[in-house]
Amino acid sequence: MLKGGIIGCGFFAANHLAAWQLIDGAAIVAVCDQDPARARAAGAAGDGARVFDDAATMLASEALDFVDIITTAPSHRPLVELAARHRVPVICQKPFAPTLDDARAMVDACAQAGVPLMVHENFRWQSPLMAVKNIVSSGEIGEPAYARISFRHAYDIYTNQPYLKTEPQLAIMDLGIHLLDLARYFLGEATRLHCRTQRVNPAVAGEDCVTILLDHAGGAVSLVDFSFFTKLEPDPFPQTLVRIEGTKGTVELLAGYHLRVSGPGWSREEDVEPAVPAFGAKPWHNIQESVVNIQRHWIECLQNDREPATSGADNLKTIDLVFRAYESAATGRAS
Ligand code: NAD
Ligand code: 89V
Repeated sequence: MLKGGIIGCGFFAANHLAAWQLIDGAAIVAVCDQDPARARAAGAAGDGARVFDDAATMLASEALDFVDIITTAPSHRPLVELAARHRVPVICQKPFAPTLDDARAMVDACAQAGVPLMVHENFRWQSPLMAVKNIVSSGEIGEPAYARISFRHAYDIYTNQPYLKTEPQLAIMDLGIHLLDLARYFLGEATRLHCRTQRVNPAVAGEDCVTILLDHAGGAVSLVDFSFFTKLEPDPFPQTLVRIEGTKGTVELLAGYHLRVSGPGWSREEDVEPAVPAFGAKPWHNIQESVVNIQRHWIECLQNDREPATSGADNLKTIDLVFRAYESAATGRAS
């Protein structure tokens, strides 16, 4: 049984904690939050895990096989480097880092310590999006030429995550990062991008509406668009809608988790809505299911000495696109 420790017991950690209970071969034996009340609450929910309010103390006193860091980005580098010093494999939530330097430093620290590092980039682990990827990989729609990856809603994200309201870098850092990762996942590496940002909601500090056009190495283009201020009914949060057009056909992931594959004279449809995990609830079930899937992948990688799909090194390419998107929006030029 691999023994895990959690650092950060806030809003999203409840999903991690509940999901770990479904993973064979892993048990959370310690939880830590600098807010002792949050740490105690997580410990009570986590089947007798030991409780800490200081990550250094937890790592010094527990023999852990991995840590799962569920704090916001500014604390990631010191916490990942702490785990690397203790030679403990690390999962780190997204956004991986507030700067590319920090992201590279964490990858280097773990490489030098010889410990695996995975970024909790869970959108790739949503089963409806994996179904889209499988169709692209199968060749059924031919060679992809165009993709649109879209996430537009007006769900109140600020009640659960109040820190987002004051973030000067809001939507690209928080959500665009997932969608840029999906663009890489579906179409391969991006070579160039153009980005336009808008701040539509006057009550938030950062951009809340973003349009990004990407060129991919194989010649395909993708359009990644997302908004936190799109008023519509039914509100599709938190669904990612996808359309990928290839040389033989088109795959669409439509609202309501309808997967449609079609070409000249043929079409088929499938309901790909994920089940609601025992600990979960709609509309969060697709995100909650992906947390279980990525945690299972991490444990399989640790057990079999394999590199996680969303390793720190892989995520450098995604976070690089994030910073290039901000640069393009600021300069008005391609990056
Ligand atoms: P939160 O502020 O509710 O919780 C973070 C917790 O970490 C807080 O309780 C804080 O006290 C604690 N903390 C911070 N620094 C610490 C340190 N050095 N040592 C110990 N504890 C520390 O934040 P949240 O909403 O749970 O988000 C956490 C991260 O998860 C963010 O980066 C967010 O973007 C990400 N997130 C990811 C998803 C997803 O689907 N992948 C969804 C929601 C949030
Ligand atoms: O924090 C996040 O990853 C968010 C969401 C809750 C939609 O996943 O973007």
